[in-house]
Amino acid sequence: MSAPPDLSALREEALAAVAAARDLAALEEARVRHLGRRSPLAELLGSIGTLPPEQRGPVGKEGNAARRAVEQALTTRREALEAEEMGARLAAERVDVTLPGDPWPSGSLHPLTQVRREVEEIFLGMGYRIADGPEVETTYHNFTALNTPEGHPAWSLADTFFVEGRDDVILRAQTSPVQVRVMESTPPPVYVIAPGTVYRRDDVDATHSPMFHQVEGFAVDEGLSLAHLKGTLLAFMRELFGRDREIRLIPHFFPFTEPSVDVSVSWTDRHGNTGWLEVAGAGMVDPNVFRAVGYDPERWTGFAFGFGLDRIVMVRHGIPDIRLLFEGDLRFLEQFS
Ligand code: 2U9
Repeated sequence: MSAPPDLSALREEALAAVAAARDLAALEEARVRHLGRRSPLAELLGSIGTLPPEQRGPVGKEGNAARRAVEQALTTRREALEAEEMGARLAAERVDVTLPGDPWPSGSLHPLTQVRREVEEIFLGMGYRIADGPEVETTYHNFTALNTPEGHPAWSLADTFFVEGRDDVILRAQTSPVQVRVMESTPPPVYVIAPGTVYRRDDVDATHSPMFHQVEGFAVDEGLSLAHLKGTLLAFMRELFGRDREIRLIPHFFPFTEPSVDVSVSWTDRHGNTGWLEVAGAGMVDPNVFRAVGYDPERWTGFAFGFGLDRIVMVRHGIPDIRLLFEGDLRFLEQFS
């Protein structure tokens, strides 16, 4: 009769291997070696049928008990190792939420936008509304309706961008067509400003660009005179440039206003020298413009003015070159944030 196999030795050896596993990979290795299909314990349990009948019961019982004990030890050890590994990962990947954050770069409004909004606020405060219109315009709205008939030098290819293949469509050279459109669709009285981008074939020097920005405004009502124009422009210039400003009007010519004036604002430079700075054009709306839009020039009068927004920004901030406004260079733009 052969001796019963030494089950307790197999069991102790397996439990020792489980206890010795330092990580989950080593534990899996121990499981395969001591409980796997080729393990001594599995082979023993598989060959119970070859044992003498009186040994089968006790060996089967003790073998199964050993397997359960090793399985139990494996589970306990696996949970311990998993908790250990999780703990190590949490410690390694810990986020300190009290650290200062990375600064998020924040943009700022372009100086043209800042000054345009300032101008809009001033005129909104005086009861004007803001109007907008197409940048690709008809020559009718840009010139003809504004008392500037075909043949006038402003129509020339040297000054104006025409749309290819058309002689009646251009990039607007001023924002006045917006006011023409307002008058076509609105009965007087009207108080409107039209800020916007305009285009001229003009890039002779650092103060000119083929694309620039205008703010034009006009008022149509009963009994408006040049005095109302002057009071409005004075109030505006003082809001924009300071309470101590004066304005000066000198005679000029524009096709769409009669009489017309050039508008200057008093100015003190860095050295304390005072003088006049030309900043706008203006005048009383020509009766021919009213006729073109169907307003009765015998009943209504109006004044109009226009200025280059880019020039106002340059004067305000002492910017020497208009092109700086259109290059998108952050070293320049960040000075206005
Ligand atoms: C209508 C009637 C008249 C708008 C006006 C000016 C004078 C003027 C220029 C100044 C510099 C534009 O940016 S600039 O090149 N503008 O001098 N603009 S009166 O007159 C109007 C507008 C609309 C219906």
